[in-house]
Amino acid sequence: MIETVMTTAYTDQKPGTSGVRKKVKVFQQPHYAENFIQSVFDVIEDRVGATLVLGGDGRFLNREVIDKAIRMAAANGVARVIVGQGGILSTPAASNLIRQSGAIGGLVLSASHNPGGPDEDFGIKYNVANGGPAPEKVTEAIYARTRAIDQYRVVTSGEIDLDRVGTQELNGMAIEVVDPVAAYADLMQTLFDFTAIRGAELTMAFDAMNAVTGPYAKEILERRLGFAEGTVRNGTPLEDFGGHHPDPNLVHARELYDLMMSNDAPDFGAASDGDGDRNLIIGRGIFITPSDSLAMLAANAHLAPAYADGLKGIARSMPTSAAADRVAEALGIPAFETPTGWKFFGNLLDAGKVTICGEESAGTGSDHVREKDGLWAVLLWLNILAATGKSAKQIAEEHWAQYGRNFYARHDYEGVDSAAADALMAELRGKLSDLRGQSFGDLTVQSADDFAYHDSTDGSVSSNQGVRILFEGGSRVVFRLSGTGTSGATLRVYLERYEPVGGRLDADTTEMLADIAAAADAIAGIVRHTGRAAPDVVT
Ligand code: G16
Repeated sequence: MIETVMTTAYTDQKPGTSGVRKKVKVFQQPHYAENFIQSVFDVIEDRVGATLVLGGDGRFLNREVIDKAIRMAAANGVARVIVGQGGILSTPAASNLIRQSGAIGGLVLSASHNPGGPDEDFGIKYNVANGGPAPEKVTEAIYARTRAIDQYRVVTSGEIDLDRVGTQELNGMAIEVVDPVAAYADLMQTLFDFTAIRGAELTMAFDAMNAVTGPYAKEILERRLGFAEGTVRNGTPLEDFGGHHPDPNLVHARELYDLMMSNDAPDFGAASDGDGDRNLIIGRGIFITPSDSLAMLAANAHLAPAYADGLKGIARSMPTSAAADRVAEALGIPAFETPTGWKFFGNLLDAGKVTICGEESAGTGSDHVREKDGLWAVLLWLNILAATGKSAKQIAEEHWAQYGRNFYARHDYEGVDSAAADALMAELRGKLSDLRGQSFGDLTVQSADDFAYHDSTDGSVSSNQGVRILFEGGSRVVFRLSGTGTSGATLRVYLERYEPVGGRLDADTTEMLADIAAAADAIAGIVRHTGRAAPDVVT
């Protein structure tokens, strides 16, 4: 039975960098999730008779909202939903299913690397038919709809068994409950040389952070690739991620880092996040920054079967270091610089302009799906290690010796008062035109601007995407506010310094960036505005 439920609009359902993310308590307000989901359906004009993919990272509220979304899909004319068993799908697996099934799009329930549980975070994002996050014009239309919505439709009768693989029916709509892992694992097997990886007999530690990648990593690494049982740590997805932040960085994956720096380190270490799209790469005795990882993967991608014919181009988000640009130049292929957010890569991938994309925020991926893909990055690294017989450390050192090194760090100031963070950014934007030629210590500003992106494929322009300050000699600092947080503001400060071939390539990163960090504070007044003497997280 289809019921039409009257509702009142909320004003705060604006999608951020990646969908709407809020505290669970916010989502538990009456009709909050329903309003957002109906708004999505209202903007998908050709939903009637279409296929929709549904899944999430298994965090608290996942099952409940999946159940609602299925009932609402049935009431809105959708012909078929494909849903991961138990309501589970990693973000890249959802992207793959959307593409493979010819779906009109999909709803992915996740707050990514943010913590989960009754007092933590939840989120919903809409991906379009290419499998990627909805572009800005779609998210803006959804937001506009959320502010006007006054009713939603839902099927209230009938049971849905999310745990039973197979097809069920609800009010004439087919519900296909699928194994969340199989299609994704099969896809990975077509991209990489599993025989070579297996034959290399590498040892590895993979931290799934009690998040969605556990079952994927166990199937691919332990079952299909023959890594020892126990290679996948924290492999059971939990609704609250065991009380941890499922954020694969040096703070939240500290145990893995300590292991990889110890005498007991296996050959290779990696971790993924809440919804399986991010990755952390740590070789024995060496942490590889996401920016460097992108560059090194691009430089060596031809060693994996899927990329044996070379890359069409490389794209990176603006705050990501320029290391990948040097690889593109050497390969004679184009390099693109986009705003933060995977959605900006979609058009370039669809247009066949790039093959590999990456971001400083631990995201790397290729044209195999339209999301960043944590396990994909891990498997490409393993394929490269197997094909070369080299360690991750050797790969990195040889890379720097050939291209020079972009020393890089991101300083995060979390939970900053929103008004203070806005004031910092406003003040900074206000003085951009005066900064040129000014000196801060030994650094002189060469140029300063607020990044705007002109999408060459559809002509769209995205402004105010982060303040960039470039110093003479190629060092740089970038300031922007996170679009994925749920409480207060998070100020991100990205520091970068290029050291050319023959320079101090094995120097300490903190030392190499100290003068840029000091200049960043002098320019933006970080301590003055935030009251913080030091960042909360350095990655
Ligand atoms: C999302 C986006 C990424 C983006 C990241 C960081 O990642 O998908 O493309 O780089 O947010 O965003 P911010 O700096 O605004 O917090 P995820 O893994 O959270 O979906």
